[in-house]
Amino acid sequence: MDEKALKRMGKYVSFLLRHHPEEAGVILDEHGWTDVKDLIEKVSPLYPLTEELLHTLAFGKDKQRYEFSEDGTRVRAVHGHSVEVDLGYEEMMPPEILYHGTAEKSRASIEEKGLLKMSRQYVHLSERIDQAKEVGRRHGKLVLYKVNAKEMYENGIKFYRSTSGVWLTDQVPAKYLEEIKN
Ligand code: HQG
Repeated sequence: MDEKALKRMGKYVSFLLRHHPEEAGVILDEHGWTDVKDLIEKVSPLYPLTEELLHTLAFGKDKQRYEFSEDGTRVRAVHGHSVEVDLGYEEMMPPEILYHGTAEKSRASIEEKGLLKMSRQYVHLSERIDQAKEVGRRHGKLVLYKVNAKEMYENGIKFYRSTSGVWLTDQVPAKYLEEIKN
């Protein structure tokens, strides 16, 4: 399967695991898990998903997106949800600095209101600057922020680290943001 087709299929799988499982009759449990065989069956009218391809999608070139249960029979997205699921991640001390990439069109609102979770369950922050750049560019002309995570943490704001290494938090007040000019 070529890269483009794989990417399209991945978007659909993520759409089901993160946002609208009901569109294909997929059932997520309260922690976001679903049965691998059932998922493959529900995706099959649209895409030729196999267990092997699901593993390829899970451990993508750029980052991990899904994880499997120990026995390999269940799968869930590790970040990005808009559906209410309890991922069970433990609160953790973040690195001193995290990054968030966004687009020019959001700058004014972000500088006024800070980073909000918008349609997702959490605000997503990156450990690596190149990853934040990539995330930002998906939305338009890149604007990059440094997030003073340590200061937030010291002020009692909670952070969670997803299995993929993406950091999750409820919101980032504007005072903890600093734009990095490219
Ligand atoms: C912006 C991907 C206006 C925010 C990525 C972003 C990530 C505001 C957009 C993960 C705002 C939401 C999530 C405010 C935030 N006013 N705009 N106050 N606060 N925004 O897609 O972080 O590759 O929901 O800057 O790698 O871009 O799919 O979030 O531009 O980890 O695995 O509102 O999704 O993971 O966009 O991406 P999104 P995101 P995957």
